[in-house]
Amino acid sequence: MVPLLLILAAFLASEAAATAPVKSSKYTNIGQDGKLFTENIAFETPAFSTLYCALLCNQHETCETFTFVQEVCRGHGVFVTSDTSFTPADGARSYVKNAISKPKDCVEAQRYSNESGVVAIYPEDDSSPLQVYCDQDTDGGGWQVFQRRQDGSVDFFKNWTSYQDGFGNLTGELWLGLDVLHMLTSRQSYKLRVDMVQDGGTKGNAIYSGFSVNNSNDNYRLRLGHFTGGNVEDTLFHQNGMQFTTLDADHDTSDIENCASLNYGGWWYNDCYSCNLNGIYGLGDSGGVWWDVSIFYSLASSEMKMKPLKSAT
Ligand SMILES: [Ca+2]
Repeated sequence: MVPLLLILAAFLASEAAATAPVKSSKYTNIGQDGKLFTENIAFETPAFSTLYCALLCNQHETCETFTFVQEVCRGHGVFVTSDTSFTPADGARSYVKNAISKPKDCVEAQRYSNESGVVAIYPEDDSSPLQVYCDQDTDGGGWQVFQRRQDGSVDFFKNWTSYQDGFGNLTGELWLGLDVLHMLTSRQSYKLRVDMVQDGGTKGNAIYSGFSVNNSNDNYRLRLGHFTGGNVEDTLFHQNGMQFTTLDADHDTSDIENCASLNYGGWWYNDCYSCNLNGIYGLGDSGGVWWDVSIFYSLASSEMKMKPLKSAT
């Protein structure tokens, strides 16, 4: 429900400023005004406007066509473009949603909401929706969070398949998954931002001009761009070009150690690391959630997030 609430909030905010939104790139009227399509109902719910109904349809996995009458939004799991089965209904209108309305990433998701939270994105127009967390507050928004540590509630000392598939939850401690990271970064170019809070509350960030993860055949090798800003030392640079290692899959450059076993979490280890954000939360020595060689204690929180370069400023 969170995405819909966020959408509703955004809609209410935009509706207050708008006067008469008649046309939209998000939907197309199919010329059946005064008649209602009744087949293949995917959902039915109160709604305030055509635009809001369109957003509900967009967020619904199977909805293709939607009808709106008397403040009721009805989504249909079929793509209707001409009269097939309509019944008379005063004030009714029927629409198809436009493929362009599906947000491909967290930047496009800003069209629906400027609030941070979980949304469905569609990396390709015909793909299934992917639930992600978008940070719309930091540095212009549009950042998709794929790693988060904040309270130690999730165990990060996990095996290869866990790191491939992802674990945790989108609003808490999170590892989104290597397969998803590869899928996303192979479709468009991203930059990377790492936000961290030190134990005393001091905030730090590091930004890289490029970020991609190779495929499983290359053990999800990390490819970073240049360090372009931030107020912490560029320690992730030392992990650049490394393959991913977990406790049961050693791809690091140490001949004598499995760095993931030694440091309690999967990471792009070399021999072994200059930063490791997947270590044990709160551990005050080597093996903790650690970034900067000059501050040798575990971070209070970390977030790794990616943003498409198309809109980078
Ligand atoms: Ca090794």
